[in-house]
Amino acid sequence: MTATIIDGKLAAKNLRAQLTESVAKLKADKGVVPGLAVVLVGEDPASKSYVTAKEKACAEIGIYSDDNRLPEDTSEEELIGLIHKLNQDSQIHGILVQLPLPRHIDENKVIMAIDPDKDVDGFHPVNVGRMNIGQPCFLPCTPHGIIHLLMINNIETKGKHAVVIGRSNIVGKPVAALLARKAEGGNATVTLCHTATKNLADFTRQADILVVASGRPNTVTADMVKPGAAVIDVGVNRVEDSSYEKGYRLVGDVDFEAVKDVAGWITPVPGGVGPMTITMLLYNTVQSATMKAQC
Ligand code: L34
Repeated sequence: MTATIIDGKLAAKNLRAQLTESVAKLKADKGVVPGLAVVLVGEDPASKSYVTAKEKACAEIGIYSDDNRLPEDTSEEELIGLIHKLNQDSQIHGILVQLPLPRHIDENKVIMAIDPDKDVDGFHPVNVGRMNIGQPCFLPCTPHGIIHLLMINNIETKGKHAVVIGRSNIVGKPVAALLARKAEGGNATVTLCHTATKNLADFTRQADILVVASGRPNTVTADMVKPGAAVIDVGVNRVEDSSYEKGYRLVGDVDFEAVKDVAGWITPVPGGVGPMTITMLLYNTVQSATMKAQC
């Protein structure tokens, strides 16, 4: 069996086309241009490339992006000061603080400073709480992108066993919550595995849907996958490779070449979940501006 390769780039392109129309309509009907403040502290090369991609994606669909690149030695107070200013700015409907932050800054304090109504990452405890009790909120971008990919590929989640590897606040915990919730793209029976899980393969082999967000290449090998399963690879790992122009190649957390012969569906890296993460940020920003325009 050879898996259907889930094309995240194409899914992202289609959703962005819809968002472009929503943005144009918002401008024509209400005179509102959605605005996203992008905040990056420091020089992490991967973060820089994600943030640049996010700003480019905003420009492509007509969202105004306000670029805030701060030096590595920015203090927590300065960063929180900037967030307070952005909270007050009526042109800004979404605030994205790219993670991870430098070690001297307390990530939790920074997230807590963001106005929950502008928290387009869905990381503020108010939004995390709303999501977990089924209230309307901004859904976190990577988990939301994963559910969208499952839905547009008609991959049934209801009554299925979904196994998630990784318990991060950004991916593992929220994607487990979305897969379990009583809603379309949910209703799965969910097992959350992590670094303390014993006999990981015993769980993964039961998975109809396997979401891998361990942050480690080859976490999932072919022998760990049930034939026909949907395998969603969230990893983005840079592996040194001098045969590539950039000096590295990207691999996910799954042994793609071997697993694609066992799985029913699989997301590639690059071109799978990554482009959807960016698209859902745009989606949330448009949603935020739309809600503001209705007030
Ligand atoms: N606040 N911090 C905040 N929000 C987020 O949603 C993120 N995340 C994660 C890291 N920190 C964050 C992202 O934006 C991961 N992430 C992210 C975004 C985009 C891509 C990967 C991770 C992406 O576009 N990946 C491309 C390849 C990019 C490349 O060539 O380096 C892909 O096709 O997978």
